Amino acid sequence: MVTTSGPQAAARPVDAVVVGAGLSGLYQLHRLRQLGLTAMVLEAGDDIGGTWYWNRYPGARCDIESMSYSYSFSPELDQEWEWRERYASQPEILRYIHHVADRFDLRGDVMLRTRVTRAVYDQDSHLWHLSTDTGLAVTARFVILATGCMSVPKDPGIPGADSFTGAVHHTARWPREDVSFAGKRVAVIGTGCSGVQAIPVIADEAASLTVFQRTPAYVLPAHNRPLRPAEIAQLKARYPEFRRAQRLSRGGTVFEPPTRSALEADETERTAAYEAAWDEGFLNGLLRTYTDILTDEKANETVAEFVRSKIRSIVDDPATAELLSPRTYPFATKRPCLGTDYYATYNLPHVSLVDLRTTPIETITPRGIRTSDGEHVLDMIVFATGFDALTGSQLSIDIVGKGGVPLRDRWAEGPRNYLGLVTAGFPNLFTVLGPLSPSVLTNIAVSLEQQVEWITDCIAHLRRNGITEIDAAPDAEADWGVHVAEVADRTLYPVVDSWYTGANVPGKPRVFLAYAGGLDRYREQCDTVARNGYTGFLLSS
Ligand code: NA7
Repeated sequence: MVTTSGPQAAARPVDAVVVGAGLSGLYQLHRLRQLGLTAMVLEAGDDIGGTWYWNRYPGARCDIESMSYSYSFSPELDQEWEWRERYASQPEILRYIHHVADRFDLRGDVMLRTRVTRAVYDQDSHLWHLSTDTGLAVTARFVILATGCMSVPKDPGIPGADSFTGAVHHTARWPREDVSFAGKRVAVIGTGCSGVQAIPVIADEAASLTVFQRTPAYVLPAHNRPLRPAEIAQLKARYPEFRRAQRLSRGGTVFEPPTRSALEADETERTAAYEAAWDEGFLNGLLRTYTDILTDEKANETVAEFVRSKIRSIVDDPATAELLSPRTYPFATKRPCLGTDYYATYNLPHVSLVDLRTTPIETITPRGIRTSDGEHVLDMIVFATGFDALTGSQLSIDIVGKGGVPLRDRWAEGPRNYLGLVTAGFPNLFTVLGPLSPSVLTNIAVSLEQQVEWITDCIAHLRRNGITEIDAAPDAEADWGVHVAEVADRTLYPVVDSWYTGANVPGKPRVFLAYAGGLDRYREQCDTVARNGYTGFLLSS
């Protein structure tokens, strides 16, 4: 049921509401339609695209190869779309998403500029009542949160930000109109993947660029380039087989898995393997050299030191090279970054690096940024300070489940759900790419299809069998939480403060937020649950 507030409210039945019109939400709409459901997508933005709509900062680019980071559900789409670059830029990905929306005629069921503010479950009717910031109210049997893993920008919490008289931008809320850096003294705060991509592009144009770094990233070269017609044709010729391999893979990308420990190899052999990976330019290239990079600190240190040696060889000033060298956390326990000319940018005379560990920011002033070392006078500040990842987008909606329990209370000590899909007490509410699922540890284009397809099959099963409610059983949910934590504990991930552990947001519970067991194992578990009649779920009519 859809109503606007007021007596003349129009009404029409809706089987399902999808929240978010990014890659996940659009595919979910497509699948629900194929099922014959009435479905609508509610999207806060002015346009479709999700992550690729919002993150339009200079240099924004995917760090998975374009021919892998795309939908696989339509062989025709695979053949007709032509990617231009090895790693697609944000505008190219947005064009692709628009093409898909047009090709599958999806726009008609997407309501833009409509932010879902509240969702309340009515236990008697087994229906969700959604409220939005436009006054539109919607009632639906199923709700699918396709709200993205990285869609709530993190408040950097730096005092004085409002007092700055120059321009301020956040990479994740970049304006649609052109932003010129010409002749400007620009600061970038943050050196995660967004900062790493933006910094060289801003440096190209700005009069001066000052980078404020708290923690250095491990940045690997993307070796981005235009795709050659022959390689496009070659992959297209075997796309069906390639897509199948992606689906069955550990992380949604196809590669030969390593077989040996880094510690079994001698230094010459290791260095050769790392050099080869460095030259290939894959985000996970170095991770894939040996079996134990993510599980053994000593093995990890061999890669970490290799990256540091690369930094030293690129950056002219040894002191700057040292500041750029990560030493406080193992390689890849925070997401590594794929960069283009990132380290070389620090050799430019108008680019400087401020180490916030030794000279922290005290305040933003009307003229610029004051650290413990003095004031930096600026015309523009760019925050590249990241996101309230994985749980932020769900918790920004006031979701109230069975018995009037708010999701914020249920998740007070960290997210809880079964298979990363449904939280106990919040029936018929599914999440795509949410916490405790493989999501950000994989090629999300592959993960989202797996989850959307599972959710669609599940809804089809419920409808076929006259079931009106699916909920997670509390014990299955608890077991899943234990399993996710156990799998993470076998790796080096949980020991590090990062957005993977929620540690980047003050006050956020510290929990490892993704399923590190691999998409292949995850898929198998989801499929087994479905095959066995949705074990671990409570079904009722
Ligand atoms: P990230 O990876 O969370 O990076 C944020 C960066 O901003 C990181 O270097 C932070 O340092 C820094 N930061 C955050 N808050 C502050 C404050 N208050 N002061 C100084 N520096 C700060 O976000 P990105 O947008 O770059 O990338 C997110 C993901 O999006 C990326 O991994 C891809 O998957 C796509 P810290 O490390 O916390 O010390």
